[in-house]
Amino acid sequence: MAYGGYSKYVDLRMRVEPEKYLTAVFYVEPAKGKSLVQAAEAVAAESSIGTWVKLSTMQDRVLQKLQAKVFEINRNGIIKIAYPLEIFENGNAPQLLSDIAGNIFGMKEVENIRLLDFEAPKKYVQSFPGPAFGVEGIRKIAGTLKERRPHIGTIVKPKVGLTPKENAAVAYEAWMGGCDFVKDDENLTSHSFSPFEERVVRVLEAADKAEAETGAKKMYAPNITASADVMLKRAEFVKAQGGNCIMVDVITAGFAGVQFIRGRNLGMCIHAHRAMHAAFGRNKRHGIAMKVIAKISRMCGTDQLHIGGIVGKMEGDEKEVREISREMRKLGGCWRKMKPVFSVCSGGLSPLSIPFLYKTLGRDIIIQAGGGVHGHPDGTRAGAIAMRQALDASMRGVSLKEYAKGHEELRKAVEKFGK
Ligand code: CAP
Ligand code: MG
Repeated sequence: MAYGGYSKYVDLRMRVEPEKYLTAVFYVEPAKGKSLVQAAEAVAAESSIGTWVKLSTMQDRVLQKLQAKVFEINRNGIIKIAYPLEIFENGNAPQLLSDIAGNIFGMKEVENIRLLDFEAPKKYVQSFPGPAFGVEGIRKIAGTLKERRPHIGTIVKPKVGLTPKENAAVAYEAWMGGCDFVKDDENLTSHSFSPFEERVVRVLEAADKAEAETGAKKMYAPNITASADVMLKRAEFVKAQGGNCIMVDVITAGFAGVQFIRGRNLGMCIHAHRAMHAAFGRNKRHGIAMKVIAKISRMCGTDQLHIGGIVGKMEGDEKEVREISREMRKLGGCWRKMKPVFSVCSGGLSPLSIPFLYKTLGRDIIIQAGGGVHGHPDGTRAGAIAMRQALDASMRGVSLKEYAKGHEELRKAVEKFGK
């Protein structure tokens, strides 16, 4: 018996017209006693118009117009489903996820299921704003349009606990050492020990001071993550203080929050942290691949997005991170007019990580290190200097070992982090 009593959720001869369908790719392990076809059919039904039983209320029109179709099933559990575009509300990211990444994860018909990717027609993707700045816009703010080098960033550490004054002092040292970008950590918002507004004022003052003393542009991303109304208040405060960037934890704040802030067109770039993504992203048999999150983040308008550090402390292999980085820079097709996103590599990185990341991911990346800067034997400024020295060496094609001979901060970093 077909799931929900309706057949025709599977049509392996279907010719999918790209402009009329959103297609999603899943990895599916059927539940015991179910075939892959049965599981695929149940997924297509539950994520389009069906449920477990035949409905007295079903209309032929609905079946014809909105029934999703499994149009590809292959042996290793990969299935592809075509969803009529009318199922999706233009510009509504939460609804997209509620559909292709909603109930299906809990269905008893599947043992495991992972949403690997999706493709959507241009008119749907273009119904989202995309990044306000993108790579070029951020390079303009940072003054790196000509050099087109990777940006070096740091996260003030300890993650939480410093006073705004201490926080600003650490940020100042990092900027003086050559960091382009300093951000709050993902769990730092507004606390008794670090009220948001006081921290923003002090850190932006430090950024101005560092800019004046180095002649280099500096960026600071305060973490505004909170309820949407509080995020807006915080973002407007950053703007009023002359800030050029804000940070949102896009998974915990949710894409509704991201869209709300993006929709205000505040004229500041949005740095997207992805804390919690691995709750559903790292298990290769069940959940949602980071590529899906990255595509939706770009559509919703984030300018910088964490995509994985490959050689750092977080999971995410080279193939996956390379693919996401490529996807973030894709132009044309459904991404026409949508700006590319600055990919951020972070997590357990240090100057030693830079040669590999530069060789593997190229120039349009931001390489961030928290411990890799503030854990330097000679402190934050030396750590930032070592990061820039490692970038210089990588861009000149000189090995770190060689370059360290004439650069003390890098030598000490190699000694400390190379153990
Ligand atoms: C890195 C970090 C970042 C993670 C996020 C941290 O600090 O600030 O949040 O990198 O991971 O809190 O761990 P360290 P991802 O440099 O000290 O490791 O970028 O994979 O989302
Ligand atoms: Mg962090």
